[in-house]
Amino acid sequence: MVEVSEQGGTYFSVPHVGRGVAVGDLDNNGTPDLVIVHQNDSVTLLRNRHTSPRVLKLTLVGTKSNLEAIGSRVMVQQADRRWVQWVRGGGSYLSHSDVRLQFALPTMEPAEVTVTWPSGESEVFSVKTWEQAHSLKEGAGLANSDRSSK
Ligand SMILES: [Ca+2]
Repeated sequence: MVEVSEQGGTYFSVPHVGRGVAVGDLDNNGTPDLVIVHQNDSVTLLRNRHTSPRVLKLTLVGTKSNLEAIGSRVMVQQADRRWVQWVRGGGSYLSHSDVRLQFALPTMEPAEVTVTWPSGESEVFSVKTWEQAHSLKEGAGLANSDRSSK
C-alpha cells in the first residue's frame, strides 16, 4: 500500500465526517469526480484532474424499462476482451451518482455493446466513433436473439 494523501491536496490532510458521496464525471473529461456531503460542514467537490483519452461514455435510455435504465447490465467487447458494468441507482446516504457509464478501454477500436435491460430483453449496439458520448435507446439496438441466429 502506498500513502498518497499529500498528493491528493489539502482535503486529505484534515479529518472530515462525511455523510454522503456521489460519483460522476462533472466536467466530462472521462474521469470520475466526487461530491461529498459532510456533517456540519460545507459540500466538497473533488475534481479528478487526470484525463483518460480512451473512455467510452454511454447513456442508456429505457423505453419499456425505467427511463434511466437502472438495473441494466452493460457488456462492452473489443476483440476478445470484455468489460461489464451495471446502471445503478441510489448508493450513498441522500446521494445519487451519475447513471452514465464510462469504460476506459485499451484501444479506440470499434466496440460491441450488449445491453440487458431491466425488462429482460437484450440488445447489441455497435460503437464505431469515440468523439462523443453515446445514447443507447431501448428498442433501437439489434435484438441479441436476432443476432445469434444470423
Ligand atoms: Ca471528470
